[in-house]
Amino acid sequence: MGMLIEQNLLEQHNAGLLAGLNADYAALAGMLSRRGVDIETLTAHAQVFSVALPSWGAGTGGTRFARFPGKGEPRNVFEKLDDCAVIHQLTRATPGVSLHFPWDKISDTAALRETAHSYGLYFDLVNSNTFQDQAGQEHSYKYGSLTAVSAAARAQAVEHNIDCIELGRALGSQGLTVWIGDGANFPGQNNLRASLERYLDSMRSIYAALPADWQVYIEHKLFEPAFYATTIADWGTSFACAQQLGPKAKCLVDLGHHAPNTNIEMIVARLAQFGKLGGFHFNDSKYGDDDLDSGSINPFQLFLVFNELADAAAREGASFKTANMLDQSHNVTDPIESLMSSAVEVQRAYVQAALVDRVALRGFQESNDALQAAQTLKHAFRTDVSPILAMARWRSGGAIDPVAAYRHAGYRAKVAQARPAKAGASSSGIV
Ligand SMILES: [Mn+2]
Repeated sequence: MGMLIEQNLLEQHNAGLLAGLNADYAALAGMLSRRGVDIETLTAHAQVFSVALPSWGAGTGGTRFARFPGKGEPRNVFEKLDDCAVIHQLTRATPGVSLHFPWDKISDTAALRETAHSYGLYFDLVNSNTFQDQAGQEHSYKYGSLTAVSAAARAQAVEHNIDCIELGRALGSQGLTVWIGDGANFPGQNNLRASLERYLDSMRSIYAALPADWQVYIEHKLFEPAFYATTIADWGTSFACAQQLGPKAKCLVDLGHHAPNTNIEMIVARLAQFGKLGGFHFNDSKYGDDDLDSGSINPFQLFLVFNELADAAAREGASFKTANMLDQSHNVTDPIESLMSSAVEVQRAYVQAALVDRVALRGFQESNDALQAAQTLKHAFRTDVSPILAMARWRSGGAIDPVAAYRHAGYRAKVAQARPAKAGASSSGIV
């Protein structure tokens, strides 16, 4: 371990950018001040933002067709933590790491926790995996896991989720995200109602195993790998199941897991209204791929999601919080660069949402002034808050320009030497 970027390289890189940042920041401060907005409040707001990293995102992803591995990919969970530590070092926005079992399973959880703490990282939600078979597994998930017709396969899937809770508890995590690929590829393959009954039955056993301070997050996904009927396909099903299970069950919204053009911000508003909004997997999507980089396709949608979160926070105060994570597949970029850029894009939407003039917006809504209401949102969205984000990073000890600093430090070349590719390295997946 100890692969962090050398402090002197980071400081040297920042030093070359600081005068420009100060000038841009002062200009933006003046502009915001004329709008009655204090830039320092926004910068402090940016500094408290965080989004968790998926351990599997540190490796190169792939599609159904191929995976093209990059150099120096992490080969185990400790190397994934090294990469996550660099992302947090430069962005200061990603202190949480979300593990995926059994990909990240190790026996020495104390050592893993120790390593994370030495980097200033903690373990966010843990994720179970019953969408593929593992070596030596007794019962296959080919025909489903938590919903399988086979009682033995269901019991095995439940037991795996309970194992995940135990591992997560040892690591200091406080929640389990459950996504299943269960469903049907043919009409008639499954009894649609019976499948969901079996799901609820399995989830009740998992729910019963949750520690008092834990929550379980139900992640829905429209389709794939089940192409005809996915058991937990939409927020309605997720919401109904969370209601059935109890107060510790919440819904998790993965931005890519909806039909094109779905009004995701409205789903966010509904779930928040009824107390079932648990968290997010941030990414982007154009057609069927659900794991493009956050904000790369539709940054306005990301902003509108955060606008709903800001509205919910204004209504509910400090008690309102969501578990936020990136969930992306990096097929053609350096995963570290994509994760840094995406964390910044999500943070950007968070700051832009804080810039919305909510008093003016409410006034336009109440006077049915649709045009000015829309313009109020656009005004915030069009404001380039980049100097605020850069200043927040710099003040927190991070990089003014994370990707440029990362390239300047030559991290990828160094880990490429230290980590020769090996067969059977731990997986990077897409969920
Ligand atoms: Mn996801």
